[in-house]
Amino acid sequence: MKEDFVKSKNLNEIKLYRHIKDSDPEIYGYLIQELKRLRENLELIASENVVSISVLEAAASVLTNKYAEGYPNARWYGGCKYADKVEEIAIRRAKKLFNAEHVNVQPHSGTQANMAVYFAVLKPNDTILALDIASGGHLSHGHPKNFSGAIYNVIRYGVDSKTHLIDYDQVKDLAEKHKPKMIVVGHSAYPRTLDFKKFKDIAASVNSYVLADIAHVAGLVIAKLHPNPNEAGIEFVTTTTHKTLRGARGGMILTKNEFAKKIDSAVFPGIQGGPLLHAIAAKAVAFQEAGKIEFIEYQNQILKNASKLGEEFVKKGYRVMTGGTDNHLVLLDVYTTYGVTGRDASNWLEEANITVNKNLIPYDTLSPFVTSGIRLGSPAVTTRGMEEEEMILIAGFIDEILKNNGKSEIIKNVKKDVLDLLKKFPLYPEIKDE
Ligand code: DSN
Repeated sequence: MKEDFVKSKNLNEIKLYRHIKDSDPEIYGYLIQELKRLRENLELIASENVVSISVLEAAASVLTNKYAEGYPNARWYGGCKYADKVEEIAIRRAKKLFNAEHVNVQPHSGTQANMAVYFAVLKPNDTILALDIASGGHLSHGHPKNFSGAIYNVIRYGVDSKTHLIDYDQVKDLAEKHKPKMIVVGHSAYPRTLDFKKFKDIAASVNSYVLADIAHVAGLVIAKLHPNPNEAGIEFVTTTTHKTLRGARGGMILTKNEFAKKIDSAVFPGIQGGPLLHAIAAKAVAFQEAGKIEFIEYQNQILKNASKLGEEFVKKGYRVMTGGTDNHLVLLDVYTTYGVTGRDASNWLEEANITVNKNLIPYDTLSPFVTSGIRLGSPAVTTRGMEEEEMILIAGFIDEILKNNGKSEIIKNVKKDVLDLLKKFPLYPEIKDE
C-alpha cells in the first residue's frame, strides 16, 4: 500500500481512489453477503428497517470527511458552510414532523440521546423512575449494567402481573414515595400505546421532569397513530432515527426552547465531540421521506401487519403478551406455549431465514440469555411491500418450526417457502450483488 502512494504521480492512480471491490475485496465480500442476507431473510426484528437508496447515498457521502464541532453558524472549524445547511435542514424537517420547539440531531444513537438528557438536568445519584427491562424497558433507562444504572439511583416500575399493561397507579405511588428528578417513559418491547399525558400529570404532581423515549414508535407518532409526547407537554423526547422512522442509524432529541441551550451543551461538548455529518444528512433525507403521504400509508400498514400477526398467533393458541398489539411489535411467550426457549426459537428461525430476537417477557422465569419470549416486528417486512396475507403465511412458518421443536426437515421446508415468498418482494434491485 505504501509503495502505491510513493510511486503514484497522479492521485487518481493511488489506492485511495479505487473502488472497495478492488481495494478491499475482503470487506466488500462481506458487504455483498450482508446484502444477500437482507434479500433472503424475513426481517422481523422490531427495531430494524430497510432504508431508501437516497438515505444510503447520503450516509455514504463525502460529509463523512467533515469535522464540525459546535452547531450551525457556531463551529470550531472552518469549511462548515455546507455542513451547516445540511444540519439546519435536518433540524427544520424534524421540528415540523414532531411539532417540536427545539431539535438536536447530533446524537450518534438513542442511548447517546438519553445520556445527553440525563447529563443536561441530572446530577450523579439523582433518582430516576423508569420501566424495568423485563417489562419492556431499555438498557439506557437505568439497567444496572448500563452507565445510567451506575450513575443514577434507579427505581423501577413494571407492568401488571395479569394484564401486562403499565400500572399507572404503581407509577404514581412510586413517584410519590421516591420523588424522582426524572420519570422515563418508553420501551423496547411493550406492545401497547403509551399514555404520555398520564406520565406528565404524575410527574407534575411530584415536580419531576419526564423523558419520553419514542425510539420504537417515532414513525407512528409522525403519522399520528400514536400520541405525540411533545403535544402532552413533556420536556424531553428522545428517539432513534432508524426504527419505524426508517432513516439512517442514529439518535435525536426534541425539547422545549427553555431547555435548548442545556440540551445542546450536554450533547456537545458534554458527551460527544464532532457530529457525524453524513449520518445527519441521511437523517435529513429520511425526514423528507417521512413528510410524504406515502409514509403515513406505510405506518398504517405497519399497524395492520403487526395486528394481523398478533391475531394469527392468538388463533394458533400462543400466549401473546397483552393479547395482541397497538403498535409495530408482538411479544410471544414461546416457553409457556410450546416449552421452547426464546433462544432456541430464535436460533431455529434463523436457520429458516426468519430473523427475530429472543426477548424477556414480563415476570420471566428464565435468564436474559435464554428468555421465554421472542419479539416480532412488522416495519421491515412492510417496507418490502408485504401485507396482511403475507403475515398469515409468516405466522404459519414460525408456528410450523416451533410446534415441531425445530426439526431439521421442517426447517428446510420452511426455508424454501420463505425464499419463494421473498422472491415476490425484491430488495434493492438497483444494487448489484457481485
Ligand atoms: N436494540 C434496540 C431494540 O432492539 O429495541 C434498542 O436499542
